[in-house]
Amino acid sequence: MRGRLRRVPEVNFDGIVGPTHNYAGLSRGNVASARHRGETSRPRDAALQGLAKAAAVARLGVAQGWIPPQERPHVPTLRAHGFSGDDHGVVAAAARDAPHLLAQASSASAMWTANAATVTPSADAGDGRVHFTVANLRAMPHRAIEPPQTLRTLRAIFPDESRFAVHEALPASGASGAPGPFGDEGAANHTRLTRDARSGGEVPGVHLFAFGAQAGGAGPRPARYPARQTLEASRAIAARHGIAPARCVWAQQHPAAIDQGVFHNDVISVGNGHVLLAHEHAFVDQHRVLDDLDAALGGALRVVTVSSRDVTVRDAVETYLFNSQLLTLPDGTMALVMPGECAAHAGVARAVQAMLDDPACPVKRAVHLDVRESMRNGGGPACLRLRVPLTTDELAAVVPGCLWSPDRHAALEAWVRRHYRETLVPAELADPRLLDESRTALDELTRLLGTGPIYEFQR
Ligand code: SUG
Repeated sequence: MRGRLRRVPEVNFDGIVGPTHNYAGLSRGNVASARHRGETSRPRDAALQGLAKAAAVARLGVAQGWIPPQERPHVPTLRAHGFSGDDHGVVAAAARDAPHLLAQASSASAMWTANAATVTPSADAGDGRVHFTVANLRAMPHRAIEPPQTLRTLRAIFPDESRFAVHEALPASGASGAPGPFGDEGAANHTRLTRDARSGGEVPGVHLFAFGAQAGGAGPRPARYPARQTLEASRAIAARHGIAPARCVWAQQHPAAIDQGVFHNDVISVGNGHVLLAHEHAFVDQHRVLDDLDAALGGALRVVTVSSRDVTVRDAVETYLFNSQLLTLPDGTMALVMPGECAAHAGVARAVQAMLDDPACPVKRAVHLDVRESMRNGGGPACLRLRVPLTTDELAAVVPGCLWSPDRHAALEAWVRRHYRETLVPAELADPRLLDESRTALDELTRLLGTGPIYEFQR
């Protein structure tokens, strides 16, 4: 029955790490990506760490799902750049003549599903459906390859058009072919808050849209690194999804933070329910942003501000404290699921302990998880998941194979062990067998998850 108000908290859809996970140093402004450029990656460990994180969150009592990886190397991208012949020949020629392009076409970056799309639950959308706008990711060439597959994948996981609207990405360029107004990186720059800890997809929420700069040129902008999200893109998404303007708050990421490696807002703040955990230097005009949020929430907002005394912006980028998952548990309290890198930092430990000790703060549990392989490319626990608040009826309309169960978890672990390489260096991206291995693995995965054929190579 449609519209029945039974509570389901959000579902966290984790990106499964793809078989080509590697360190090519492709993301300017992402300190970890640059630092680990050329190092040996461990694809099997990376994927198993991701599956273990999803399992740990599921075992906390939080609904959990998966989004499959993309096909990489992406041969159609190489062909679009003029390489021709059979698929192996295309990879070999690209490796010889355009190794940087091959690295871009081989990145497993779709694992960071916080950048897959921006999601609006049905309670907030004009037409009562759950809306997704696929992110165009136009700021980084290796990520700009993702949107068409993301669209196909999300439409396969959320097929019922009477409940789900999966929109194409905003146009990446303007009429003249120059960069258009819309740079969009998805949910990494969007936080939905509600009046209390328990509200999921049924009650209306308030939307904090963070942007790096205005495409129109007005206002401050970072000097060193790119501002990936534009205000214009965030506004277009809110309008497209039919969110009431009174439920939207616009906040500019601090340009100085972007210049220190805060390339997405989820590197410096995280929210859940009525709680916002943020660094004191997250936003331009931060007091105004927090006042607007509190007003939109009817005075219910609880802010946990972390000061530079405990954690500098650089520390935030090193430890990824704010890239933790802040989750409502079945008992109504919250847990903070942090990357293992947070454990060793004294200031982070102090800030987290102060939060746990505050009786008025609903965060009662702190958990550290190992997602080291992803962290070394600048992706923490929160980057690896797309939050989708749903009603029970909407949950029932999700392709069941993409929802977590102990059996599917075990099957996925076995699948990773069967197909993934232990190690990979960027030079090995030239190996045509990697293409075959990847396709064999993904072909099997679509059967395991029950998505049907979603990849170009399956056509
Ligand atoms: O877009 N890294 C990703 C990390 C994305 C993290 N996501 C969130 N913060 N939500 C990026 O910079 C590195 C790939 C490489 O260098 O090979 C990369 O794409």
